[in-house]
Amino acid sequence: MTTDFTPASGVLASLQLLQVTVAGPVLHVRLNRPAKRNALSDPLIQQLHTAFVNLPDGVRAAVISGDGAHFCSGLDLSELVERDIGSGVLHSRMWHAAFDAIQFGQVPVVAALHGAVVGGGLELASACHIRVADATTYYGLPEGQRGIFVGGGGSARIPRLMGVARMTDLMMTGRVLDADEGLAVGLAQYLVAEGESLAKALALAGRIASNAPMSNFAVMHALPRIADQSQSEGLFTESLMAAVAESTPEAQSRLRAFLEGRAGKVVKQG
Ligand code: 1HE
Repeated sequence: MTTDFTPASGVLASLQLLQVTVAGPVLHVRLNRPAKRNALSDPLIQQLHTAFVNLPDGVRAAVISGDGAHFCSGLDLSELVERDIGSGVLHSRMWHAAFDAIQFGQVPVVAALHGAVVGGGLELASACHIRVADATTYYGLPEGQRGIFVGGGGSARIPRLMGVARMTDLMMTGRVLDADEGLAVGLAQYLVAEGESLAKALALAGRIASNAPMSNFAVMHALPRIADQSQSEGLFTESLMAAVAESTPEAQSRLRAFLEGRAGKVVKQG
């Protein structure tokens, strides 16, 4: 599956803490700091931001994975010492900008998880649209133990996946969830065998890339915002988004293809 991927060019090739490759419409961004368990240093956060605001033309979906034995060990703790209040706020806002570029960027992003997905690593995963875990995956929010709080958007995104009560439990008690528990509470949508999350994530990204871009845009940008709105506002937003999507030439030709028997049917999978 990964063999067709070739190194991305231009600014993406200059990002030393990431390994960015592309195959047709799918971009693969691999966190490339295995010696530090892909700890999210300031330069790594900045490079993630740069990658997602500089997607090559033709890319329609992306996958984020981590090199080595773990997806991501969270904030680079060596950078936290002696940060004052002002720079702390700006630091958190830098993470928000990077993760917003993932969640509210141009293309859907699938996270391929394995090993530790902890602290800021879980914040990063929660900014992605689909999460695929393998059997080695485990989730934790050790901020409480470290004397800090989430700062990478986790308080806004993680409760939307698992609920405030479960996130409170992870942060207050240091509870760690295994791969099965993570699936059950909604941290991942898929759970596969050890070593298979990347292949599954790439396959899903390929499938997602074949959707009409406006449909993917609507799911990425309208769905979470509608979920934040009142029912009345949400229904109104939905009408506008539906009308925009339906009126695109691609929607028209896909609808015609189905009516003329040239498009796939919805069938049971697996
Ligand atoms: C690190 C980090 C890191 C590893 N920052 N250097 N995150 C945490 O509290 C998780 C801290 N890390 C761990 O619990 C473990 O490292 C792991 C379970 C992820 C992996 O264990 P292991 O045995 O495979 O590796 P290791 O021997 O602990 O670490 C290898 C090296 O990576 C070692 O450095 P070395 O120079 O001694 O080789 C570690 O110090 C280094 N390393 N994790 C810095 N996180 C925006 S707010 C977000 C707030 C948070 O993310 S809080 C959670 C922080």
